[in-house]
Parts: sequence; structure tokens; C-alpha cells
Amino acid sequence: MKTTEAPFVQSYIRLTHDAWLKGWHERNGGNLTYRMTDEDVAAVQENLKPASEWLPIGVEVKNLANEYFLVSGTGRFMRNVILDPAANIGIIKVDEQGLNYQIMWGLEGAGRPTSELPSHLLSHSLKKDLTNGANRIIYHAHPTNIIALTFVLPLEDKAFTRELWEMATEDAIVFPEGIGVVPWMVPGGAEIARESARLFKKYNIVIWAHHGMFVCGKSFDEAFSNMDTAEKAAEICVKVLSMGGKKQTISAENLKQLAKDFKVQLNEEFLD
Ligand code: 2HA
Ligand code: ZN
Repeated sequence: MKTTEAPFVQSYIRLTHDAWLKGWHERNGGNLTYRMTDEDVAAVQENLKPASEWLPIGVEVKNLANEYFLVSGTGRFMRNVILDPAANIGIIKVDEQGLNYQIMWGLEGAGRPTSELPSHLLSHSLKKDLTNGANRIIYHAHPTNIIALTFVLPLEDKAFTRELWEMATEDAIVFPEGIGVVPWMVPGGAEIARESARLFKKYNIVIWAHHGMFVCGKSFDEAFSNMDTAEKAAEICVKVLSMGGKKQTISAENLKQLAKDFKVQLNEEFLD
């Protein structure tokens, strides 16, 4: 099978195109990585060949040894993935030690994986353990309204979670565990990788102040929807603040009633 025709590559392309249309990926902003299943690897095996040296990941991810990932390219534009997948995305393999990777397909034209590879692989490592292997996606984007709110709301998990839970009735059901906030940091390094992974122990959605959002998902749909739902809540919040602020809202009591009827466990820390 041609790599670009494999269902997981088609799902990857659909997410990047939808997200571009959403306005989340100006220029080379954002990155997306997918941990392939054994079936995915088998489907494209004939096209996988070492196409680079072994290169350092920058963090250690032992439990990802020998795994394959479909990743976006550094400096490449999400907008262009649909036009030329082999130039803008690629498949990498992690080595035996979980310290290095090798390009196995794509990233044509001397491409390299996303600059956020350390954050992605450290988060994949953690979420793989926490979900017994169910989590497959780590996704970073630059959604406008979430970024805008990081200039106005306190940079605290509780402030963001509570504000965004209140912006649409079903949001608390989508992210009942809440949302984490990383203070401003230099992107691309081990420090932001560790801080994001620390928050991913509790949450599936993490905000990078004045930069964007970092989410995970068991499927492309789930990862896209985590980004979409949080960003839509942020858009409502920006509109409400622009109209002079809340005159009424969904109360803590209402949120508790909602959680009871929908049988979800809301993070109690954010309910007082
Ligand atoms: O890939 O968004 O954070 C470009 C970025 C880095
Ligand atoms: Zn970014």
C-alpha cells in the first residue's frame, strides 16, 4: 500500500487540513505526532527504510523503544500537508534504548521531525503507561482565543478550568479532570517537555501561556475535539469579557448536578 493511502495517514491529513481551516496553524505553527499500531506498521512496511542517521531525541523514553511514529516536519506548514504529505510529514522509529530516532519514510528534502519532538515523545511515553497503551496522539496548535486568554486570566489550572467549564454546558463532561497551565517557557526544549508531561499526569489538555495548547487523544477525533472544545470555550469567554463580563453563569451547584446526571467525576479541586 502507498504510505499516503494508509488509513492512519489519511486521518492525520484530515486533522491537519481541518485544523488549518480552523486558523490554528499560521506559518509553521503547531505539530502532530501519532504512535502507530502494529497493523499500521505492517500496512506500510514495504515503504519503511532507514533515511537518516540515528539522531538524539533529547529525552529518554524507554517504553517507546522500537515504536514507530507519524510526525510533522520542523519548519513545514500544516497547510501544505494535504498537498504533499511525503515532504511535510514522516515516519520515525525509536531505537532499543529509547534515546534516538531514525527517519524511515517521508520528510523528503532533508526534513527533520518537529522541534517539539522531546515534548511529544515524553508525553507519549507517559500517556502510553497511564492509558495501558490506548493513547495514540499528541497534538500542539496555536488557537487564537486560548492564547488571548493567557494575557488576561491568572495562569492557574483552577482559573482556566473553572472559566472554561462555565462557557458551555457540556464542556465539563469533555474535560472533567480540568485543564493545566504551563507558564511562559522557551519552546522546543526539555524543560517545557517535562513541565507538560507533569501536567499530563492529571490532564488531557494543557495550555502553554502566550503560545498555544498541547493535547492528547486515543484517536485523531479525540485529540482534535479536545483542542476544538477548549478553543470554542475560550472564544465564548473572549466574547463574554468583551461584552462587559458575566451577568450570570453556570454555578458550582449546577456543575455538580450535571456531573451526577452524566456520571462523570469532576475534579473536586475546581468546584468550590
Ligand atoms: O512547530 O509551534 O512550538 C512550531 C511550533 C513550536
Ligand atoms: Zn508552537
